[in-house]
Amino acid sequence: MAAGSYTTSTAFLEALAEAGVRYIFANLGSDHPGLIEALAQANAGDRAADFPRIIVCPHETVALSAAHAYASVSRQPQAVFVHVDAGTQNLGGAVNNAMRGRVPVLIFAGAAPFTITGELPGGRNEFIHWIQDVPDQRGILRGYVKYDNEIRTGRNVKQLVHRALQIARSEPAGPVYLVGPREVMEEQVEPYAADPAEYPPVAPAALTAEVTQEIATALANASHPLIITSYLGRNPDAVPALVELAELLAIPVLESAAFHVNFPGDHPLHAGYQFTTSEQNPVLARADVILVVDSDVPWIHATSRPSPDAAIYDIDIDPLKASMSMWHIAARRFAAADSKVALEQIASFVRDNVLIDAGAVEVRRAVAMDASQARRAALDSLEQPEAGVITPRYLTGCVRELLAGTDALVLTEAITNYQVVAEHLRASRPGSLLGSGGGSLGWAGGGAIGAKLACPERAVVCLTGDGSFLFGVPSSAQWVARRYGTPALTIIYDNHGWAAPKFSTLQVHPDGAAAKADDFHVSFEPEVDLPGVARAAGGAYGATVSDPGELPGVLKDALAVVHGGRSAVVSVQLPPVLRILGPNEVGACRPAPTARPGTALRGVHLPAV
Ligand SMILES: Cc1ncc(C[n+]2csc(CCOP(=O)(O)OP(=O)(O)O)c2C)c(N)n1
Ligand SMILES: [Mg+2]
Repeated sequence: MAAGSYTTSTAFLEALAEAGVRYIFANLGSDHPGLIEALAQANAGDRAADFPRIIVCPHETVALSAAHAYASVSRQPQAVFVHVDAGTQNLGGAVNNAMRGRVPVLIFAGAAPFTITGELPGGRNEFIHWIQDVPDQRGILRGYVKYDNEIRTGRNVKQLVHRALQIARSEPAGPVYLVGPREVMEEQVEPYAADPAEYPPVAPAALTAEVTQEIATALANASHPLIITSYLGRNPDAVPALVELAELLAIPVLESAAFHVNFPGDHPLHAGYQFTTSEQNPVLARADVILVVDSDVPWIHATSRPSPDAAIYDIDIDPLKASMSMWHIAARRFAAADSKVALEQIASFVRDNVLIDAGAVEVRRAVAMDASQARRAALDSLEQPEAGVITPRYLTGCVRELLAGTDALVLTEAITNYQVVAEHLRASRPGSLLGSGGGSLGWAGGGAIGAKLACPERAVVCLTGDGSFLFGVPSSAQWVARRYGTPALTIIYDNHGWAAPKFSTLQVHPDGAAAKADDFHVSFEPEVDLPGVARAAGGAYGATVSDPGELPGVLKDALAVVHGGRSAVVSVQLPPVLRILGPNEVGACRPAPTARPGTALRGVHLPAV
């Protein structure tokens, strides 16, 4: 701190640093002079290292997405600073992603000064201060954050920061929002301390003994038990607990709408992936006991559901999902517990009480292994270009080969190719795959920056749709990546438009006018030079590839560029959205799909968002 100047802003920044926040992803404005001055004074006084580092983000979507991915990788919340109501609104859907992804992040925005005739330092002195004075700035984010509050004085801002972070980090984790008017952020206060160790996140919850016994017994007595999970792998340490229980009783594990490695993709008990399919999943239909662990969408009731006789149990850090207006599964028991703790309890109970029928378990194991081998062989056979055109399956197979044996971190925002990416990447190392978990596109561009900051030693690879690439404000994201030395390889599943709304329409109106005329308003014509955007904004290496034979070499070169410290963006030309009926269907769009209402569209994996 510079002599004579210790303000609310100084204390705020100190508190963030003391709580372990290393980065502030910032988009600054007229509300931030107190913070900018405090940072500069720290710099001048050789104390910059005591404060978090500012990462200047020319767009707020990039800032919050970066903080989101950083926290997903490191489990350490970071901060995002934005400008009053305007910057808060520009966070846009990234707040949905942070909420649904259950990631902790502290968002701070200034608020318009409240004095207008010079009563206090920091009072209004710019025309914009009147314009930006809105009735309920905190209301902008209230449907998305776990906690919001106003900093009213510097004298307890440290306590406020630690309380906000404690709430953000406690499960289900999520974003929190603080606002601070200019006068308050300029307030001179005496330096003081507040110990963040007094604000730990709430300890993980366990199952009661009764519920442990009930679930363990049901699983052990089942003929066709099944475990379904979506986000257990948010905590990579929970994956071995799931593997152990699955192996103990030979229970197949189905990953549903999963954006993490919840169960190793190459494990013989892996029962596959499901996102939005229009067909009944036979594994789900056959199960007589189903344990759903950490899942928002274990199945899509309308198209693929369990048997009505199945005994269903639900363990989740957030089993009621009160933040969703409508949610239900017909479970016999809902239990709020940490998945790692709960699965360890169930496995211990099974073992301690010798509930294992060894003969039945071995039969089940053999059947599951055969099924996973057959599924893998079928998928492998699909990893071919079709008629000289790169398909998403072929592309993903090439990516898997490219990254084999490396500890790369893959970010997926592949949208209608989520299923293809999951199936062909077969990510197996816990913590090696990440998606936003939310419904707002444009996460991976900023996410790659945060991921790279969190694990600089790993290669970061984004698999993104072309639409999602553009949603991620690539001009901003690529510039930030260059400025702060966070190179990533971005591979664009470039189908020249938005396949998702087309597939949604086909599912609801398979014989409608839109289907007949291929009139969906989803194509990006004329073509966008997406690598060119990255080249111009961030000095990235750019390549466009349409020849299947050249693809492996192009990807290899691009990865080498990234290892050399420069970002690379490869647009992989897939069958364009105007011509496809569904992923991997290369033929012409007409005639329109022949499915009747209530029947499945051939081979169409419907969009996940
Ligand atoms: C911010 C935001 N805007 C719009 C949507 C609606 N939406 C869902 S998928 C999609 C298309 C995505 O295009 P792309 O990334 O190219 O993937 P593709 O559908 O082609 O596989 C759109 C517009 C959304 N989910 N989020
Ligand atoms: Mg697309």
